Amino acid sequence: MPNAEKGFMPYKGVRFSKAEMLQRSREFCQFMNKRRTVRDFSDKPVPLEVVENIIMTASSAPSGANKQPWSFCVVCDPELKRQIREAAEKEEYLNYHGRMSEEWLADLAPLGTDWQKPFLEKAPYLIIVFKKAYGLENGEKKKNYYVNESVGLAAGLLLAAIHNAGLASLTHTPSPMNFLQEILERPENERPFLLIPVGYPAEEAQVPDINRKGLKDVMVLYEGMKE
Ligand code: IYR
Repeated sequence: MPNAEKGFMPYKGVRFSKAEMLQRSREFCQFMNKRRTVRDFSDKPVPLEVVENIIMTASSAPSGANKQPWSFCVVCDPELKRQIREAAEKEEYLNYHGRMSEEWLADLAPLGTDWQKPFLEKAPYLIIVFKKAYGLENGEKKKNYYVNESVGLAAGLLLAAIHNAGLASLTHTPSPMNFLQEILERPENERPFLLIPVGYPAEEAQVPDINRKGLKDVMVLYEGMKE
């Protein structure tokens, strides 16, 4: 191949006709709009292989210099879940009883959240996403780039993959959450980023009746001159 450069290979992407593209984009939008943050989980087991596939989807996210500066801790151990719940509720109790502003509490009121976090024990899996502030190779520090952006992108794909599998998730951010680093005995370069319970929603699960912004409120088009 005359244009082949060292270390490169042909890109075999996916291609669709314009009609298929329209239909797929519309259907994917409708499908993703069915995703909701769920706080009521069933304890019905979920095969570990499903979670493995979900994590490999998340790990396909782009990242600064392809460093993939993340690890996904999957907790099914009831004793670890209990410890995580206990530590999270301790912090959240303080948050809801003085650490959060009145404005913050008022913003959360429609979501019906409080300091109690039973889902941390009920959901079959807790996925704790850690960001790697820097890499560690044989004790040597290596630079990572755009760590928050990279791990945020991976977390987005994680939520999409969870929804695609027909499961429910909750993006939970107990604050502060350094207790996760201790309980899960993570190395010094890892910082907790998100705690995501995953499982089937409870039969009687309810979600707040809230809306998403429309296109006009989120998209700004710069079309340029039309011929
Ligand atoms: N971390 C707390 C409070 C909380 C904060 C935001 I911003 C939310 O969108 C939801 C909850 C909690 O988990 O209850």
